[in-house]
Amino acid sequence: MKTRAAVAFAANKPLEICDIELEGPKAGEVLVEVKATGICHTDYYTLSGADPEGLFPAILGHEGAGVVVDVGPGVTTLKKGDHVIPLYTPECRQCKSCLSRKTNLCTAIRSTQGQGLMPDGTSRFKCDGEPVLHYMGCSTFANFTVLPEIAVAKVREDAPFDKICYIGCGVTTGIGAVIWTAKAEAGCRAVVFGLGGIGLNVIQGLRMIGAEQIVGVDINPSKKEMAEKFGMTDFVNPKEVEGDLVPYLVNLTDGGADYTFDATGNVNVMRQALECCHRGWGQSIIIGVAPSGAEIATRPFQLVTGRVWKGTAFGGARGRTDVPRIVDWYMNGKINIDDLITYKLPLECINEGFELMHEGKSIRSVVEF
Ligand code: NAD
Ligand code: 022
Ligand code: ZN
Repeated sequence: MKTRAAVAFAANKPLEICDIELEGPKAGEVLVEVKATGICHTDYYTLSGADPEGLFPAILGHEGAGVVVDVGPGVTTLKKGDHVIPLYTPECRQCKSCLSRKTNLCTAIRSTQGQGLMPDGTSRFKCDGEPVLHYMGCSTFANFTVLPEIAVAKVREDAPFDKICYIGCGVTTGIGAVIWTAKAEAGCRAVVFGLGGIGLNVIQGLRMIGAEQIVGVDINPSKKEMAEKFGMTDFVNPKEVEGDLVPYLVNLTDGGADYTFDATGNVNVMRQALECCHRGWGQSIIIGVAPSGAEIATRPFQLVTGRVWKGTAFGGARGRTDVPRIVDWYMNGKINIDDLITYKLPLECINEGFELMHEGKSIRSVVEF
């Protein structure tokens, strides 16, 4: 069949809207009609050429929602008509990692996914007879895409695609970092660095679990208003703090935060986030993805005195199990997604969505097919 897609033919070139060839689902795979997709930073990072693991030509996009329109042989957990969210972190429930219950980083299809291929080692997309690669196992910048069954979460049918697509990455990453990675408890004090599409979801996760204090830190003061709406109790602009930021934050949180979160991807910020944790028990969660080759530093004394450094991928969520629950939370009014979707665009304007993100003007832009 044919599908319309925004294709990344080479690094640092705008996406091109094309009709491309798509093969149907093979064993263990499903064909999904993508109804909406968010535009996220990793898509930009890969397109920019800065990602050494980025491959071209490829169909980017990893934050989607849609409907199953066909299933391959052997598929048992999904059927035509199911509403779904693609998962860049799959959940096979059989590999060592899934069975460990200690991580969400399923390894079942990891190597082929990293190479832009389906688990059988081939691509389903072709343009002018030449293969086009998949991306993060999702390729949601296409109206139709093929996904492994283990990389699909089935969700309720009354949820709007143009909102729940964001649960495919940003919402789950931010909220999950609070509840699954940090396991933060009611009454805690927290500091969130970076009040963008991820940090705001960390904030609403903290509000949901009943945090006592939620300090937001951002160098862009225009982020304050939205963060307050999502539950931030104190705003700090590092540019306006006299003296060092870390002691200022330790003082503001009565001796240090119980939990801190980096949602900037800046390694200097990661150090500040660790060091403003409370002595003896404070935990700092790294969410931001730093540039390739970057390193983090602190004095071992910071860890010897009980601070903990942790990282999180996809908020520690087990996709097929946890993503449908987050959709329920949205539908029950426990979390707010609507206010975070600041722009909606047709596929033809997807490059404008990248610009809005790059300029810091959007929280999330969503493409509707
Ligand atoms: P964003 O650009 O919307 O937000 C980043 C915010 O950080 C901006 O508001 C910016 O003003 C602020 N900022 C920049 N430098 C700062 C500094 N020195 N101090 C304080 N604030 C600063 O980006 P986003 O969509 O929220 O994503 C944030 C990070 O999370 C990215 O690195 C992204 O790749 C990463 N991410 C990680 C995962 C994961 O699973 N670990 C998933 C999704 C996104
Ligand atoms: C999503 N991310 C950033 C913005 N939107 C993001 C990027 C990378 C990861 C998670 C979220 C990530 C953390 C750890 C890993 N990845 C490695 C997982 C593993 O080795 O098992 C990661 C993931 C997918 C891909 C690359 C790196 C990929 O498909 N190419 C989850
Ligand atoms: Zn993302």
